[in-house]
Amino acid sequence: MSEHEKFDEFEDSRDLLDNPAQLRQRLLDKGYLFFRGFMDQQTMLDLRREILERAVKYGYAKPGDDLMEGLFAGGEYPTGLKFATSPLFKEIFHSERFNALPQNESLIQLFTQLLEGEIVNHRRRLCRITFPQSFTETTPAHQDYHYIQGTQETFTVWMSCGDCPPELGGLAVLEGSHKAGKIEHVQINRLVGIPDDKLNIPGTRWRSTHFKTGDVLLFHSLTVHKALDNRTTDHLRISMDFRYQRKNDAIDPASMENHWSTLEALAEQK
Ligand SMILES: O=C(O)CCC(=O)C(=O)O
Repeated sequence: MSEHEKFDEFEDSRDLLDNPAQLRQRLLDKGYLFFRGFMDQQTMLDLRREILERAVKYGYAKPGDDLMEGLFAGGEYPTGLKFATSPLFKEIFHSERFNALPQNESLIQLFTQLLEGEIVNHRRRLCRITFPQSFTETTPAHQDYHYIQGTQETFTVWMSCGDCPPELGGLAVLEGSHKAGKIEHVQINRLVGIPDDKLNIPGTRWRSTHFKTGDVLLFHSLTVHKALDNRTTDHLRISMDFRYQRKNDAIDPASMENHWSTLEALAEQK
């Protein structure tokens, strides 16, 4: 059985887009919302092209007619902070197109309705590139609140930049887990997360999907989620994650910094 088959499908909330009260209720109940085809496809593809062109420049992706396929250039896959602080990410995290995406009018409108007031979009915006068979790098189950602090009423938006079938990775969410409160995070190999035996929480279930270009997944800062392995032999998984909260709620100063500065500071400490 493939890993994907263990997950139930997300419930698509597109039909509730004109009904903020019901959307809010669903988010409260489930801890996540999923919208198939929410973003403009061309916007996402233009960003994908830009990222892949940069990845080619630094030797991570194959150039040529197949550029948009997102094929790994080969060799050993890069890891950890060294890759995260490579010139490729310096360029991406400062890219105008990348920084414009979370400020897209439809996303801002959605969060303004969901949170019923003025919102801020964190400057800590992440792009991730995951390599084929790079299982040691797969993000384990965790709650974003562990990292982002500030108010628990912070919401993450996750999008794949290009189609992301289950074998390419994607993201899974533990529906209902936001109601369990803060869960202890521990070291899991080189990464930090929540071990499986702490996730047998009554009333919860894992959900995921075959992500398509333009799909949007959003979830509460206490909703447990994890990345799935990139099991392909040659494809790069490209994804984005952005965060939103009410303007007047508590905010961690690092959330208002370009993530590049935080990564650079971390690298200097090592
Ligand atoms: O895409 C990933 O690998 C992890 C994403 C994630 O954990 C997040 O968006 O909070």
